[in-house]
Amino acid sequence: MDRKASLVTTCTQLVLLWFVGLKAAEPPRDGGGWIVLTRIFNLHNAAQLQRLNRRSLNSEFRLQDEGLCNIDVLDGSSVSHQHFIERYAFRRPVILRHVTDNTRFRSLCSRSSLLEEYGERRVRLSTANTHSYRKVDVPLREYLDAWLRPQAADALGSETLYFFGDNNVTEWQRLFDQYEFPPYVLPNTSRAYSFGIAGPGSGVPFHWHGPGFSEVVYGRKRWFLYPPDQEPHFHPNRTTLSWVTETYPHLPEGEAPLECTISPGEVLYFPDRWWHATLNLDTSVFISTFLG
Ligand SMILES: O=C(O)CCC(=O)C(=O)O
Repeated sequence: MDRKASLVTTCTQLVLLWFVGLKAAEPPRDGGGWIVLTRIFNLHNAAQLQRLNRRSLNSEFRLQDEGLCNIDVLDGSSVSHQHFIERYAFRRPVILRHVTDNTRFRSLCSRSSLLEEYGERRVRLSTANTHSYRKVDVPLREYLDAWLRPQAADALGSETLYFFGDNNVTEWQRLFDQYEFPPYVLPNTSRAYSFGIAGPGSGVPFHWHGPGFSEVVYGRKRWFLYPPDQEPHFHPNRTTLSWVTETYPHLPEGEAPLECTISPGEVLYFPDRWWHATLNLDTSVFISTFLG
């Protein structure tokens, strides 16, 4: 009888573990037609990364979130405007949860909605190197069908075209009007939006500019940040993916970045002139609010 009971307990535990494993692999909420499968690859596993070179990979691909988060993550309800200004606005990054409700905006950013509204409109792609120079204009439909795919691990920044920003404001205004922006302002600044869609493993290598917020609408985006006086070691024409796999593991302890992964429902704030690089873990739809 005891053996039977213990067998039942073990089986129950196995079923629970399997279920927890499945839950952990699920994309957050509804994938909007962007995240269709959950094949997870570990960022630091060389054998798995080799597969990134295969042209056959598609948007089903996902990178595992390594999980480290050393940036303050706060619920928006506990951060008054004064608290934000005093503690973060000019000092350090912060991730704020539940400060915006972009349910409606998110539904307008599903793959099918965007294709219906903007499929034939041209979007401007920029090379994903630190000093982006090359620009290519393609219809959104062509970008989604032909260009949106996982980043090859060995691609150079200059060979990688990224859809982020350069949005034709007249054409995209109707969508941007539906975006609920983060409710914190800096004195004497106004807002400008940059909207993007990019494949897993893609991202923008280290650079800096004025302050702003970044929100992921679908997918997950990992952020790496350094203060203005701590310029990171990076090659301006290597991708964030290659920095993460080749440089990051050998960083001396004192040179570790601030880092975290943001998911839908979270907004990351980066202060003025902070170095930052991004890595999309999934096919991601995202929007930045620049304060200038
Ligand atoms: O979201 C991204 O991948 C790029 C964001 C970025 O670098 C920025 O907002 O300046």
